[in-house]
Amino acid sequence: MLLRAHADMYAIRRFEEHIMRLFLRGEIAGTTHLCNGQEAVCVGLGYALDEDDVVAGTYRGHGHILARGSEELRLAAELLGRVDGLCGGRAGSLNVFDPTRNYIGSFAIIGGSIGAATGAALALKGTGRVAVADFGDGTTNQGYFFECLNFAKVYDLPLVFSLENNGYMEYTPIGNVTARPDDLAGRAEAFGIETERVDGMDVRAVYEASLRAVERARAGEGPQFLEYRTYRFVGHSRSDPGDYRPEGELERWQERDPLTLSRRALTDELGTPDEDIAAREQEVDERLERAIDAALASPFPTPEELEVLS
Ligand SMILES: Cc1ncc(C[n+]2csc(CCOP(=O)(O)OP(=O)(O)O)c2C)c(N)n1
Ligand SMILES: [Mg+2]
Repeated sequence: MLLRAHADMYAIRRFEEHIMRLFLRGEIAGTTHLCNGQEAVCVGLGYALDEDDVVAGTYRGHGHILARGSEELRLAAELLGRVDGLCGGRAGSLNVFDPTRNYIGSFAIIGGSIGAATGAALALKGTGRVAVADFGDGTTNQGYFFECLNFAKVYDLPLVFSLENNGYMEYTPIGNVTARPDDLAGRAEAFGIETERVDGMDVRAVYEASLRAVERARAGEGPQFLEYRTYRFVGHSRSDPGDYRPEGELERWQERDPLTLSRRALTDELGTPDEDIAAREQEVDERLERAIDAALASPFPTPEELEVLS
């Protein structure tokens, strides 16, 4: 499982590096937000879910979409505005979704993912399926957050709140604008919701905690809350160099890069040969080259195609 998880995290990292390169070349319109550094959350949480479960994410959602099993080619084509994109080239990075994989949105309005997942959980109650609301630390100051915690608890919804606490909301450290910033999960506890605080850089820890929460929600035990402590290694979006961070902070987190941790666990704990890991990574590199080339070869939608889709 760990080798597959490593390869899947590696694929998200490399996919987004391709996207950034294409963005800098002017191939991608608008903006784009990378989850570089946060891949363990996407993959560990993704493994804990069934295909039938529903996920609502944010603009920083590429990794979660790929973890749902959406095709790399079709996600890349969407970001490039091409007709083979998941939404026919109309949504772009900020609004892409994939209903065939029960990924119901990459909400650009923060808190939107929480509202959508809460609605989905209401519809799924009693079916054995679970909804996930993915969001960031800055979003815990948004009204939706508190309303949905309350609503989900009152109606005992099969909902997993997935807080990716990367310490920043855009360029602002969360502590500058937040009461009790070191205890964001405590906000959910105030509503009587079961919470776990999770090392968001360790894919196995993410998987195990996510599975516990998903199973409880699936068993009818009501909403669950996971706070993953994580970090983004790049800026908030496109051209942000992230130079508002204190000196040394990035480097300290990079020592716990999810890919470094999984590679180390594979070799030191499980005895996986380096060549096996390199071979899996090479497979991913080649697959992504093909996917990106195919996405670039996809045409832009014609005005008629845009009309048909509207
Ligand atoms: C309702 C709303 N207010 C403000 C914004 C502008 N905005 C975009 S991203 C962002 C920061 C969100 O931070 P966080 O929830 O920690 O997510 P992260 O970007 O770290 O993943 C803000 C305030 C927005 N998109 N929606
Ligand atoms: Mg944040």
